[in-house]
Amino acid sequence: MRLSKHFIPTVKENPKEAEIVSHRLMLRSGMIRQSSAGIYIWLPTGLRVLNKIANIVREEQNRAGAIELLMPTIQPAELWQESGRYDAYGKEMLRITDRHERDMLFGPTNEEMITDLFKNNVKSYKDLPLNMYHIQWKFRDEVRPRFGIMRGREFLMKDNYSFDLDFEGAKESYNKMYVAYLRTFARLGLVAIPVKADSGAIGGDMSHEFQILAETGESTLHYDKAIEDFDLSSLTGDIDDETVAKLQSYYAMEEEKHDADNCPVADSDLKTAKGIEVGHIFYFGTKYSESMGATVAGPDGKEVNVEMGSYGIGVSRLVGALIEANHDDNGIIWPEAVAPYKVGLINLRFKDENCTAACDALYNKLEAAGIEVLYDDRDAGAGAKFADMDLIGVPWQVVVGPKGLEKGVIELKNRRTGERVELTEEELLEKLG
Ligand code: P5A
Repeated sequence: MRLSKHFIPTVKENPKEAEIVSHRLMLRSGMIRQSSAGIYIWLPTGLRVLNKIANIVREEQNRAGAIELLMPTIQPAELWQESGRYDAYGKEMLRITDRHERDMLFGPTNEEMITDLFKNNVKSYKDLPLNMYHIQWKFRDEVRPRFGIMRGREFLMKDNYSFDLDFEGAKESYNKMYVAYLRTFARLGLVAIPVKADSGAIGGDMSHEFQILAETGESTLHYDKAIEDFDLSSLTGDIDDETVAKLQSYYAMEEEKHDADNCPVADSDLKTAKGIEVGHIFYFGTKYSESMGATVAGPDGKEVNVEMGSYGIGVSRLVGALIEANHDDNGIIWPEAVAPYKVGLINLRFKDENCTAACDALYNKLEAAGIEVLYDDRDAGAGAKFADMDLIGVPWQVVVGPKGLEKGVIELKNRRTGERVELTEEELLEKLG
């Protein structure tokens, strides 16, 4: 894509309203703009990153056997009256009345809707286990939306819901998701610590949060430092039951639940850190199936309430968490898997016909090789181009200038290490291909 024809409104100055680095960099690099408090427009490069993250999440859900569907954002109030959560959810729920005076709401989550779908369509234990997910916008009227998309009012979540005949099955579904989450975060290059959690408004009695360690995190965690010896980033391969059991046995607790007097870990082995919650999984048994009447016929023909769990990943929050973990003073440093473009092509001398012709030709070759390129073909100075490319954070910068062309070489810079090498065009295409 040519930058001259793109829409990437970068900003030099630090926006005053942004308190944390990810928010500042998302605004400055032209990924998002606020529409109203906690509600954002995703600009083209922001959307590309969001979609790439969503796809990695999707691939790991599919691998774990979950099935994708898409439920609406707007829900009828009746479903929530049935479960008893319509009043309980309070002011965080955005309530809407349609033209027929029907009470509707913008969904903050989908337990009710999927339980209703299940009860109307699944009748027998033979159709279990079942696990369905969607990636859909949610709305929660947070008291204090802040840190940009990190705590938004409108945000993108991957949420799924498992249905099993009994506790054993439900526990297996829960652990499958636990593993899928570890794999998802590892693929994103993030170390997410699973922390025993409160199930809060979702309800239930078994729950883990996945927390990325970051100074700007909103949660305070206490955890056994042994968990850090456990190489979470090696967890992209197969993960066996033993590993899951071992991980789940480590002590890791949020501040609110941590009881220093009764903590099983010695003070000297306990670490305290701030974390960003990027995922949360819940087992809640028959909480919704009982209140909403979701049953299946068991093997003996008797109707039983189905056992459920729900699992959420903050897809839009992950964009911010990834920037918190990958940046320097000059801007974002995207991991290749989620970068808006793999390569940034910089034309140093727009006014030099030879240079521009060489750049255009290289751009066409990179595109033809299926490489995602952001081509800075603007009539602007080299300094401004380098600054913007660093800010936007593409992993590889290809720099074409008259001096190199004379020597028959092109410069390639690694955004993360800053390392620069001079390569022939052939070598360059081979390296990036
Ligand atoms: C699990 C899926 C649920 O809603 N119901 C369906 C359960 N869990 S949760 O913990 O409340 O949310 C899941 C994840 O969504 C992200 N998240 C947010 N992201 C941005 N802005 C918000 N205001 C926000 N609220 C929740 C978090 O990553 C959370 O773990």
